[in-house]
Amino acid sequence: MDAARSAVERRRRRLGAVAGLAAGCAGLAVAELVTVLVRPEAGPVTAVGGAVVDRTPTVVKEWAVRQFGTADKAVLLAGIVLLLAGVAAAAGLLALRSRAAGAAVAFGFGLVGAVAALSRPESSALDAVPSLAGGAAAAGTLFLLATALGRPPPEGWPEDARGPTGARGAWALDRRGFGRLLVSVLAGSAAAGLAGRRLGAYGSADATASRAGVQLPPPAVPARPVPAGADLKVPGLSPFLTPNADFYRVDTALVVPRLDADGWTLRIHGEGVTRPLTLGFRELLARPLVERDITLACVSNEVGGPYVGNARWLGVPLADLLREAGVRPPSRGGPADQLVARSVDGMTLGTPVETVMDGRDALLAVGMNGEPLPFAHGFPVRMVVPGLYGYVSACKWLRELRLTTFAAYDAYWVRRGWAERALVKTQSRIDTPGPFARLAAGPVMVAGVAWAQHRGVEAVEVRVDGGRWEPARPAAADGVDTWRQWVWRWDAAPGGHTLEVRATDGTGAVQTGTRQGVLPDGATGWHRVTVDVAEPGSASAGTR
Ligand SMILES: Nc1nc2c(c(=O)[nH]1)N[C@H]1C(S)=C(S)[C@@H](COP(=O)(O)O)O[C@H]1N2
Ligand SMILES: [Mo]
Repeated sequence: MDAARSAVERRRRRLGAVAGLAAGCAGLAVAELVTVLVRPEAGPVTAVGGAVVDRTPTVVKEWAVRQFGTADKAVLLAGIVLLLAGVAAAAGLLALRSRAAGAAVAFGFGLVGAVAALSRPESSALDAVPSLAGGAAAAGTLFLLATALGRPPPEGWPEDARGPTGARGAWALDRRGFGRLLVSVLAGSAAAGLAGRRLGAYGSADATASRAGVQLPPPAVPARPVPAGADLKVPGLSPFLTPNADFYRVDTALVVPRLDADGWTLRIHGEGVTRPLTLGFRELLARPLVERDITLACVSNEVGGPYVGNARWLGVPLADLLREAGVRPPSRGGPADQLVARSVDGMTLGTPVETVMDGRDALLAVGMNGEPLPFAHGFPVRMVVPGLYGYVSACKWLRELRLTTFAAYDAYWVRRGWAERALVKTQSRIDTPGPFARLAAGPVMVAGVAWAQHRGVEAVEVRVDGGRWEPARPAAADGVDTWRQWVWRWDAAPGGHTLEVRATDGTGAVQTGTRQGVLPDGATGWHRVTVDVAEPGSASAGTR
């Protein structure tokens, strides 16, 4: 093949890949726009991402959470988009040989999205529409762009020959036509994509207005005031109440459900329910509300990890509601031992009925730290049960409560290898000094939090370099359902040191030092922080 011919062919290939990418953009943009008419989970990228999340083995998921933390979702979505880009470029190259084949691959990708969307919990046939529309748009766009690119130059074509369009060496390539088409495709995609984003920001303006319009009634039973001295205010220590903006978020939702409180209902039904209930948001707010400080923890929290927070929740006592529905706990002859909460996005969480009805403050929460629940934390209504990990109790975007048995039904995470029942384990964390902090020799405030929800924290101890356990000073006790701050004044000597912490719960049980991973029912072990204490007068000495 002569030089000019291969140069033209190379350019054609490049433009083919560009055509594929542009067709991919068009497909995604159209899908995004159509998704607005269906529901956010039906968007092809979200649907594929969700389907991947559902099927990812638990060990891989744990690895991803460890690796990327709460950015794991962004990493997954970026991966899907990159893969999509690769396939789109390949489809563009294929379209140079056969427009029909390239278009078929583009449409095939839409089909993959449609299948993923249909496989999601709570899906309906409608969920396939955005992906199919996107696939069709991509296929059509690629066909048109490939048409403009024409056929490959025939073998033996003279170097300076003119193609059918008259351009020298361009053969059948309609460069102007291609360029014009490309610009309009990209502009159209950007417009459609932006419009979709604006209109579709999950539930859109309605939900935002709905949340802004919620007037939380004052609690019939306010929370006990936080005792003076529960918040030690040591620099670097987690505050006693975690602000909503800093509260950890753990869920499988690739798009945060934004619900309109007016359309929200909760259905309570199932085994042993003699009076099934359906409640609206207003009916819920009309009931006497209680306010409680409760620390929520995630089972995926590694020793020393960030997935724990303490908030002031406002909500309806769940046990009262269940009693009104005729529910009796198993200890009083009730047939159901599991309460399965289901969210609008199809998540299921199973909680022991006995626990919910044993007198603790299990809530259907509507407020968090003085405002309606943030969307990311379950607006309009979520569950909170002190003493249980979130995955067996804290359903966000709640929609249904069904009474059944553990024998008859496995909830989402139980099907993926996590324990059926999971009480929060006693844990403690060193917040300050941070890992590998460089400290100045002399007095150092070592401080952190400890939690053992519904048993309470009685004592906290710290030790240095595996030495004797020294009692730390616990902050004033708030209650058994909240974490407790602690502080220990350390006279730091120069050199490298390891600090460790352990707590004793309200039953007198000392936190175990046996290291266990988060699977299947929560990590154990002592949090350890290594620091470096500089010689006095050394230039590198800092305070933290
Ligand atoms: N609908 C729904 N609710 C959910 C989850 C979820 O994935 N979907 N995750 C649960 C888990 S594992 C935890 S730890 C808590 C976290 O609540 P937060 O994000 O408000 O901190 O929510 C629980 N409720
Ligand atoms: Mo969790």
